[in-house]
Amino acid sequence: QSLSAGRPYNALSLKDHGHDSAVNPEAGETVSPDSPDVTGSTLSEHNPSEKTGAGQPPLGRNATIGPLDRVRADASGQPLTTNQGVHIADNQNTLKAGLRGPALLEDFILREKITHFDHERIPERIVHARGSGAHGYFENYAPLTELTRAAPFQEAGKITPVFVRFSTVAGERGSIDTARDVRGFAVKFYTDEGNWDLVGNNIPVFFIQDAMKFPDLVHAVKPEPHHGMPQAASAHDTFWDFASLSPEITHMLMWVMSDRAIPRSYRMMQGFGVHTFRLVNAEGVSHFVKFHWKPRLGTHSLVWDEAVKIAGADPDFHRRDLWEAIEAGEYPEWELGFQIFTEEQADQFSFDILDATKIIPEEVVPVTPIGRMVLNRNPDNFFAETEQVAFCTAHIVPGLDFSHDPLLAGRIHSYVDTQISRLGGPNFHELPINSPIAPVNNNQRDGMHRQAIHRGRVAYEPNSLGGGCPFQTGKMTGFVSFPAPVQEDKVRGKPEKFADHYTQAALFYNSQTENEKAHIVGGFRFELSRVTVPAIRQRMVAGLRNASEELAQRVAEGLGMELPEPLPRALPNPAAPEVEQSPALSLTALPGEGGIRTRKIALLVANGVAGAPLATLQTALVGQGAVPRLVGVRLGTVKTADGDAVEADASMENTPAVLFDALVLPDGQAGVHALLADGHTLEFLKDQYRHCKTILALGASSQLFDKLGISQTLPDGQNDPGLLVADSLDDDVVAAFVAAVAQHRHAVRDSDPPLI
Ligand code: HDD
Repeated sequence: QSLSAGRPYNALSLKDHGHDSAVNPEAGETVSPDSPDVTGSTLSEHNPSEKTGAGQPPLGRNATIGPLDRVRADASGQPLTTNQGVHIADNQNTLKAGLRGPALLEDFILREKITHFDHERIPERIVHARGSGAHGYFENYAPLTELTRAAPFQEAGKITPVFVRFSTVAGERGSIDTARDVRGFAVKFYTDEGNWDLVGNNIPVFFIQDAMKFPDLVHAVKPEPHHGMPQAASAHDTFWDFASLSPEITHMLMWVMSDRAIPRSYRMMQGFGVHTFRLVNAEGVSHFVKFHWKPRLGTHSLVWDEAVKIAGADPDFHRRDLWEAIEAGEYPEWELGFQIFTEEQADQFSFDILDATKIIPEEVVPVTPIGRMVLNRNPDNFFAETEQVAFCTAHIVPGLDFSHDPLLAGRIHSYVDTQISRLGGPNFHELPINSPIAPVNNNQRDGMHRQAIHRGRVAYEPNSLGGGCPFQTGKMTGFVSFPAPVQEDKVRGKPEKFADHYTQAALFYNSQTENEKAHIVGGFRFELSRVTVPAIRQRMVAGLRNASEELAQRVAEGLGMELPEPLPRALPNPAAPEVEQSPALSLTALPGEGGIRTRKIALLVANGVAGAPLATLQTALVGQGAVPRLVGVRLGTVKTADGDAVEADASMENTPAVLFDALVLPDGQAGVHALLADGHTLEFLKDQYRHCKTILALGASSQLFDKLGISQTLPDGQNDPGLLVADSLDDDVVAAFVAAVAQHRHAVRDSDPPLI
């Protein structure tokens, strides 16, 4: 066996149905056998250029592909033209009066090109500016007709195409992926009965309770207006000033200071609709619902030191991860779950279900699995799809409805409104990525960038000249608001339960493992240590005392300050909570399916390493769906101890340790010496060790451990399960390594401050 250079995803694990292998329906090709085709229908049965709106997207494939073909442009084999379709003879030189003479105004080719370029940018999203998207589908498990008439949930196996955009909140469009931040998790369902946008986050609660405070929150967290710093970070005075004066933020702070705010991958985080919504069935009967997305791969996070270093090593870390997984056919998948409850149950809860700073513990209302979402196609064009996609909480379909959550109410307004300036007018729904599969017919007309060419003389209703069309449908198919009774005085205020800001913050903290608690302490310590005004720090720690004395004490110690008096509570005697602990709130509650698919593993190489064990391991890892890469001192050829020549896939300089999930140190005395001569090696090993990743040392390479002073026995006497040493490679060693990598990281090694 000889070593082979890897690919981003190794050929052995590449199912050939990624983006590049998209079938060409016009050539009569059929769907790849690996695609999730539940009916056996083929693309050739469907006219890809027809925007059918027939309400029956072909099952088992992304039905947005066909409609979007209408606008896909491909210049392969085509001549260069102006926007008017005129062929361009010379794309190198401006038209001039003589070779050394002045440029001529009549050069419409130059002017068109430069003018278009000058206007290429659109405003970025005011929040969630940086994001990554993908196409896919939602598959429903069983008919839910008793609960809702919403189209995606009417039949078992029903497929609804989706487009999903994940994002960070505070950073600008070109900022880093691994900032400590909430992640947006926005899903556009192209249902048969219109588009439904579930615009959620990876955290089930929010910073504030009322939309009135949203501009204040965002102004506080964004770069400070006088000098435009810091970028993509909440660790600065204005955010913590606002936070320390807004006790309702306490629960959310627990989540954003936890590892939830630095996910390992978009593919490994949960999603939540956050607010309470309504499901409404055909008889008009309603239940409350909270939406949950649970990732098949489990919930896994980075650690802070790693997130900071990844920001430099690969600012596109999450974007690249999502893209590469989909290209390789490792389609990310989430299960949609509903927490379903009645108005009567809601009245009994110790918290208010209209308060977006509260969860309903899963131990109180379990999450019922409803269906699964698979993302199986990368966009063709980042701007046209990921940038121009417009999500909106107002986009709901018959069978769903809002609750009276005052945060949601403001959102219903904000999202449509913001697109009008971001996307240049009220016709953004006609942009291909936003346009529904369901037919659109109404009397709205004109406006900037109108695409549709409406026929006929009638643009009003009622009419007789147009035969009364388009006609309103009434209750049978039309959207009907749930007739929730309302009879109260107009008032600006909040219900009493909203004022309990601490019970659920305590619930979250108390439900974490010791390791997770330590990371929350570390999160607060780091962020507050960046605050320059001591009074803000004092006020913040004073507020934390109301959630957890232990947490406040540890944060105060970390900041080298005395414990301040607790802040006065708005509600001194809150109702007793239903549960004191909720295991579902720990990241460890969702370990995922196990295994090491898509995990990136560095095999260090240098001249003189023992090649055969690395080759065996490489094959075994690829067989498990992992992505082993040979990382050298330099790129180029490495000669093994046996004289074989292998190519390094990456160097320790261009792909540092933080970009890998695990590390293999090679055998071979000469190779180990060569590695030791490069300072990158110890840094590589130190980061892998510090970030609690699995490290396998083969033969002579255990010297590297000695050099760094690391040992299989931890200071408290425990054995480190993530540090494997083997004289030679055999099946048992491979199995032990794979099992250890599948653990993601080894918390027993974690220590604050770090051991090394
Ligand atoms: Fe928001 C974008 C999620 C509260 C106003 N929000 C935006 C996106 C997500 C969320 C995922 C990005 C969508 C995309 O990828 O294009 N927002 C949330 C959640 C919230 C929330 C889960 C609380 C539960 N948002 C919220 C409030 C307001 C807004 C209270 C205003 C009153 N959000 C916006 C916005 C954005 C947005 C200004 C910016 C760009 C956009 O809408 O399209 O309208």
